[in-house]
Amino acid sequence: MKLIENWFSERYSDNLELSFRIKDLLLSVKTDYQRIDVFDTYDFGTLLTIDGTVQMTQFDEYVYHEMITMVPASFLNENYSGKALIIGGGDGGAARRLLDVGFKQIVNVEIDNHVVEVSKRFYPDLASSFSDPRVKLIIGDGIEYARTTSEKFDIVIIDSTDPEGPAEGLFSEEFYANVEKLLTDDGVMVTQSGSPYYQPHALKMAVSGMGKVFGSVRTYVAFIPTYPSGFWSFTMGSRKGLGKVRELPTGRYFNSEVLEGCMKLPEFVKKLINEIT
Ligand code: AG3
Repeated sequence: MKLIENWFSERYSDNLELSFRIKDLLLSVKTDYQRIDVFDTYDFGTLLTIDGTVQMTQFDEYVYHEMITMVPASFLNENYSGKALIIGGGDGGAARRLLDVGFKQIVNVEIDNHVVEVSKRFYPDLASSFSDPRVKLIIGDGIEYARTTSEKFDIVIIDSTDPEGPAEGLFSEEFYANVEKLLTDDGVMVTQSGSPYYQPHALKMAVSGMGKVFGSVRTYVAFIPTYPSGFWSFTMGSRKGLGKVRELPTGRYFNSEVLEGCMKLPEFVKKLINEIT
C-alpha cells in the first residue's frame, strides 16, 4: 500500500496554490542565481520550476512561447532585417519559435547557464535552437548587455521570471530605456508582464516603465493553464505604435483571430493600466 503521494505546489498566497501530482523529481540544483527543479508530472509532462515558480511544462509551453514571439513579430514590416534579441529565455523556447517564423539572426542572453544545461537535457526540442547557427547564445547579464551593445534588433523579447529576485531589474524604466535604443525604427519590444489577477504589480511595473520610454505601449493576454490564474499578460512597446499586420503561419495557439482578440482587454485590466497612464 502506498500512503504518500508526491505533489509540487506553487504557492500564490497564504490562501491559494496550484499543485501538480508528480511521478518523480528529475533534478534539483541550486545555482548562483536561483534554484531550479525539474519534475515529471502526470498531466503536463516535464515541469520546470525556478525558485518554486512554474516556468513551463512540456504540454503548455507552446502557448507562452508562441505568444511572446509571434504577436510582436506580426507587426514588423515586410523588409525587417530578421534580427532578434532575447533576454532570459535560457530554455531556448522563444528562440525556437523565432527560428520557426523566419528570423535570421538571434542573440539570446541568459544569465544562468544551468537553465540552458537543464533544458538541453529535459527539453531537447526547445534547446535545439542553441545549436542552430542563426542563434548566438551569450551567458551573461542581460541588463549589462542592453546597456553596452551597439547592435540593433527588430524585436527584443524579455522572457524573464517574475519581478522578484534576479529579474527585478528587467522591469525597470532604466532597463527599458536601454532596450529602446537597441530597436530598429519600427522595432517592437515585448515582456511577459504577469497575471493581471495575482500579480497586478508586475503588469503595472511593465506598463509604467515602458510608458515613460515608448510612444506606444500595448498589453495583450493569453490563457496559460499552468501559470498563476491561467490568465497571463504580455506588454509590447514601440516608438510609433504598431504597424500593419504581417501574416504569420498558424501555430497551435496563435492564429490571426487570436492576434486580433488578444489585445481586447477585460475592463479590470484596462482599469489597472489606466490607473498608471
Ligand atoms: N518565464 C515566465 C514565467 C513566469 C511564471 N511565473 C510564475 N509561475 N509565478 C517563462 C520562461 C519560459 N521560457
